[in-house]
Amino acid sequence: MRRIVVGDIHGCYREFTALLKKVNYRKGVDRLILLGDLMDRGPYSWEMLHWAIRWKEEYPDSFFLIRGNHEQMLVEQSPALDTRMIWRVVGKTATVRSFRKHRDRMKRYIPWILDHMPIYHVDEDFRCVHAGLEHEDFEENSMELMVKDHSWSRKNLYSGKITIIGHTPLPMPVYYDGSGGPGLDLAYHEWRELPSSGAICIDTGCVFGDKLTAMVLEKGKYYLEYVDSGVHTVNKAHFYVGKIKKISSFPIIRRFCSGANSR
Ligand SMILES: [Mn+2]
Repeated sequence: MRRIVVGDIHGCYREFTALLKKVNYRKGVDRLILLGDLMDRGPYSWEMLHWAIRWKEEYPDSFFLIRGNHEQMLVEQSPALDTRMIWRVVGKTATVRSFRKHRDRMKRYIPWILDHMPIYHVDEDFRCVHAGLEHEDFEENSMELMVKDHSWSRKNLYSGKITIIGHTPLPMPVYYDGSGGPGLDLAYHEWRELPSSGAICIDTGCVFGDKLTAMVLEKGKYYLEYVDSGVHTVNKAHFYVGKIKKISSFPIIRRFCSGANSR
């Protein structure tokens, strides 16, 4: 059975369906795993979530999701002002708009997320978690580290069982072997042996105008495929720090500048 793992979608529903087509995804035959952050920032969060709900109903044994920090923010419903501000800055408004268009409310889906988007996924010869790990045993890692931490990938110090992650957008998919240092860029369209240890990050910043990436695994090997982003309206400003693509998306500042986001 092929495994297809897709990184952070962030409401880029069109790119997601195009990517499935490109890797010739066979529903109910291939196992599909989404790395979380289905929502926020991009235009079609409602459509993406509803696709996932329908798919989980139809293909419960071959479709899996894990939870990203954006689903976690919804689940937590934190009353703290700073947390609510952070969520707005990282794209909640687009999701609220997407749900309003369908006369729907995000809160309704918290129980579904809790039931169907666990913190990690364990497959036969790899595992998945949204943000990163320090210890091989999931239970030894904090929720914060597995779901939200951005500093982890810069350290490259995890050398446990091979784990596929997303969360930190990079210009290319990167393999971290656990030896410290910057990690190794992985080119697309080449079959490679799946390493037994370390981590592979496949978040390539689709919602920031870059790429949506899928990892296709079969018989101990894998290759990477992508589609270019069609999103050109959100969060265009970004900059590189070493290999890490850091996002500077400040809707609050933009609002003062242009009046465009005045809601
Ligand atoms: Mn994330």
